[in-house]
Formats: sequence, C-alpha cells, structure tokens
Amino acid sequence: MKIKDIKVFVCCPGRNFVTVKVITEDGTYGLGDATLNGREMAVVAYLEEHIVPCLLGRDAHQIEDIWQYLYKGAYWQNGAVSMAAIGAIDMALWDIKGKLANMPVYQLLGGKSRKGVTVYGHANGETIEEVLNNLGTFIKEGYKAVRLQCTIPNTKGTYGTMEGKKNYYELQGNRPLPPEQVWSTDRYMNFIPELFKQAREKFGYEIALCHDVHSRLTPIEASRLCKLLEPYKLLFIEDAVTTENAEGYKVIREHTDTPLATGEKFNTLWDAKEMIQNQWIDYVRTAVPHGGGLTPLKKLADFASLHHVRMAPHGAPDLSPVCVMAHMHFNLWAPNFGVQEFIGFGTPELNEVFQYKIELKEGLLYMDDKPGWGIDFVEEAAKKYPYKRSYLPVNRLEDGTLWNW
Ligand code: KDG
Ligand code: MG
Repeated sequence: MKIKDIKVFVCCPGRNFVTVKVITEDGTYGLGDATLNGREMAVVAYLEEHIVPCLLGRDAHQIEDIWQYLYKGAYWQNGAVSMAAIGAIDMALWDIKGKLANMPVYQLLGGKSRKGVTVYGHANGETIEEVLNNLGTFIKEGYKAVRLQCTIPNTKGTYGTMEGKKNYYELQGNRPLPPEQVWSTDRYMNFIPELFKQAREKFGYEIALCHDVHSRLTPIEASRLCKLLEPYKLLFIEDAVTTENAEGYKVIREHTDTPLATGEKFNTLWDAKEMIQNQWIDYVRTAVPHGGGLTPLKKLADFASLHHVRMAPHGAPDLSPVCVMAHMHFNLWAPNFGVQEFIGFGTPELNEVFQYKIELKEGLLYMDDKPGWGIDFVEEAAKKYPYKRSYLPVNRLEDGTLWNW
C-alpha cells in the first residue's frame, strides 16, 4: 500500500496545532499530531523539507522499518523537533493500518487491558480558595484524580496560573512574544504544603491529588518539598527537578516516599532508561507524539513495566485531539497504564476542526470503537483559524536571573 501524498497543516483554533495527513494510493489516510508548543514551524520545515520526499512511494504498512529509517537514517538522532516530526508520521501510519485492518489501534497492540482510561483534571487558581472550589467541581463531576496549581502570593503568577484572573491556558494561543513570570523558591516552598493541607482537610483522602513543579527546584529543595507533602499522600509530584540531571531523581528518592513522575520532555527510550531501570521514578509522562510515535512508546511502556513504573502520558492543551485519541488507544492497551492528564472536551472552534467522540463517566474516559484512531480533521474548518506565533512564558528569579521554564 504505497504512500501517495503527505500533507502538513498548521492551524490555531485557540492554540496552534500541527497535523500530518498521510494518504495512500487507495485514498486511505491517517492522522498524526506534530505539535511542538512555541516551535511549531520548525517541525513543519523538518517534515516538509526532510521527511516527505523520503516517504513518497514507500509501503505504508512497513511502520517499524519507516520508523527506523527516519530515526537511524537521519544520522542526527533524537531532539524534540525531529522526534515530533517522526512521531506524527508514525501515528499516521498506525491510523492507516487500523483503518485497513478495520480495527481500532488498541486491537493491533493486543487488545484492551481495562474498560476505560482514568484521568486527572486541572484545578488551577489565583488563591487556595479558588483552587479548592475548582477541585470541588471536579469531585462532583466524578473525577478520581486532580492536579492542583495555585498562584504563589506576592509573585507574578506561577506555573499553571497567570497573574490576574485569566486562565493560564486561555493565553496559550496568543503570546506573540514570551511573557515573563517571577519565581521565588522560598515563597513557593512555604506555600504549597498549605494548599495540599487545606485540600485534604476539606475533601479527605478519597480523591487522588498531584502537582507539577515544572522543574523549578534543585534536588535537595525537591526532596524537602516531597517530604513536607508526605502527610497529604499525593498520587505524584511531577518534574520536581529538570530531567537533564537524571541523578537528581536519585537524590529525591533517597529522602522521600512521595511518588515521582517525569518525562513529558523525553524524546526517546534512552532519555528514560536510567531513571526507569534504577526505579527512581514511578510514572513516565512521555506523550506519543513527542516520544517519536506509538512504535517507540510501546517499547517504553514494556521496558517501564519490567521496573514497576507506570505510564501517565502528558495531556496538556498543546497536544492536539489526534494525540488525545492516540493516548486513548495506548492507555486502553498498556498493562502498566497509571493515569492520563486530561484538560476537558475543548472549545467549539477546536471541535469544528477535529471530529472525535470521547465520554467521561465516573472519572474514566471512553470512546467509540472506530477503525484507526477514530478521529477526523476537517481541512476546510482549519483554514478559518490560521497559525499565530505564540510562546510559552519564561521565568526569572527576583534578581532577574533566567530560571527553569
Ligand atoms: O508546552 C508545555 C506544556 O505542555 C506544559 O507546560 C504542560 O507541564 C505541562 C503539563 O504537565 O501539562
Ligand atoms: Mg508537566
């Protein structure tokens, strides 16, 4: 089944998304998500200039060989841009294989390991009161797990929130230059335990709670925070320190039993190998597109499962609905699935461009059993929402030093 054409679309129905469509000689097509927040056009160039010419005429069924060809054949292996591009092609080929087999992709992986996908929602806020109100709403809606992020008093917003009443994510598609936030480790460390203390006092221990540090602490600071949070029994602390320093996780592990999650920025199994085989982490956050596609992600899941590490794929709003659906299939299959980050059902603009069906019941996501990923991309609708250059914020310490993201 020869590849006849590959199209790359960039649109901004609220946020920028890069979508790849691989079309075969019989007209079957598959979709992949190539979105890399803040660096979208670099992936577009990688795809159009360097990948598409090599794939036309190849057999769409040879997913493994095409993956090896794009990864090893490039000589320049790894890297967020190239792996997002390879990942999108790989996703599109799995979609095609599912459609040609007339099966949902999870069937090709070995079938379902569970009835639905447990998700965690985001309760953000400018104050503890606001975060707890949002948490209460999630609990009423049946969520089993929720992430809490709160603006730190006397700072200009913090990760997951922004100064003022605006939701952090509403701003994502409209930042022509990176906004700047101020970070104070001391203020943060003195405040976050209080957020979780009040959450447990108000809602008890039935609901699973997690938190994303976004790599802003040193290993010993992270160890102290995780120890302070021990009484509140978190599901996990995410990105306590930057993943470039794998041994930072060893330091934290030696001090605390708060579970640790990381890996949304991993691009390959190699990035994760040391942390997994040493059992320094509990959850791997790598998303199918950023990890180079389903082909390497299933290897990562199997390797993690040998070491009692579970999968908790990144599910921020800058991953497109094509990724949401790919994660549905991956999570339904992965025997060592833990929890999926989920930011809701999207805006009318988003749902005009991406057509798919998921349903949340008692904290679990379900989908229709359709061949492939079960999602469509409406090209005409996408044209109404052209790309807008937009950046993530940067962080500086109070003295002006540029800090981790
Ligand atoms: O593009 C970066 C975002 O996806 C990231 O800030 C979200 O850390 C994130 C998360 O866990 O959702
Ligand atoms: Mg994160």
